[in-house]
Amino acid sequence: LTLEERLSAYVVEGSKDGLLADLDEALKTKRPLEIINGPLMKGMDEVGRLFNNNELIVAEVLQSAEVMKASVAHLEPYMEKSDTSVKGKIILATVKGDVHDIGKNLVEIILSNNGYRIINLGIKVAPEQLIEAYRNEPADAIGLSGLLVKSAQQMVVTAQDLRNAEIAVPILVGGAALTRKFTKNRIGPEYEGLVLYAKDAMDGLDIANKLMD
Ligand code: B1M
Repeated sequence: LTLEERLSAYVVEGSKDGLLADLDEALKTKRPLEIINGPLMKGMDEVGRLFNNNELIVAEVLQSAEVMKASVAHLEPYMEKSDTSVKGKIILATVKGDVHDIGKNLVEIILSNNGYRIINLGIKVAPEQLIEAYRNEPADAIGLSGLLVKSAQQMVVTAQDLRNAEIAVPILVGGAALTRKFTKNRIGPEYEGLVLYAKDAMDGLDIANKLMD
């Protein structure tokens, strides 16, 4: 197997044997995010496909998730960091009912490496928790992540609850279940404030930077 194929295979097989050495090898020619968005994400997509076809069980998908997390942790110190002063504060959460957090945590890393202070509320975060967190520590934006189809609907509910609580900071949304169109048509009109869709973590950073300008 080529280096790229091996990196995808670690994720698909949920195996860490040789992973760190291969990540170091890849770092000689690629930037950390290229490795994550390239071979590692390719592996995750294959895991999703196999899982969908009942060829993997949840326990196996969890092992794949562990490989992805270990890889991101290993690559993190090599990511570019800007030493600008704090650009803004963002509350991040995976929405109620959803446990997927690898994408959200990647967004946290990218934003905090680029001058944002992040309050990461974790997974399965109910609207009430977001409202409380905002009241304790008002932020410049709220970031919601969700990977399940039902999470897209949960984001609409969350946005509505934030509006009812008279919190109108921009909301950044992302995750595989969403599309720009859904965001605009379903969340936008419900919420008095900006709702912006980010397709990946770098897009999230670009949007945050535009918001803070
Ligand atoms: Co789950 N799962 N899973 N899973 N899982 C999916 C999402 C699924 C598509 C797999 C499939 O069937 N093909 C499917 C959803 C189907 C649907 O709703 N239509 C699914 C399912 C069904 C489930 C369970 C219901 C399975 C079960 O129990 N029967 C269950 C759900 C539990 C729950 O949430 N209540 C479940 C559980 C799990 C594990 C726990 C085993 C594990 C998660 C571990 C963890 O996160 N700690 C898991 C995994 C790993 C996946 C797949 C394989 C990979 C997700 C991932 O980590 N990708 C996934 C299939 C897939 O996506 N290919 C799948 C890598 C990550 C970096 O990408 O999170 O998309 P992603 O983040 C991206 C962008 O989306 C974006 O930036 C990131 C990249 O830069 N982004 C943002 C994300 N959030 C953002 C927020 C932003 C901005 C950008 O601003 C705020």
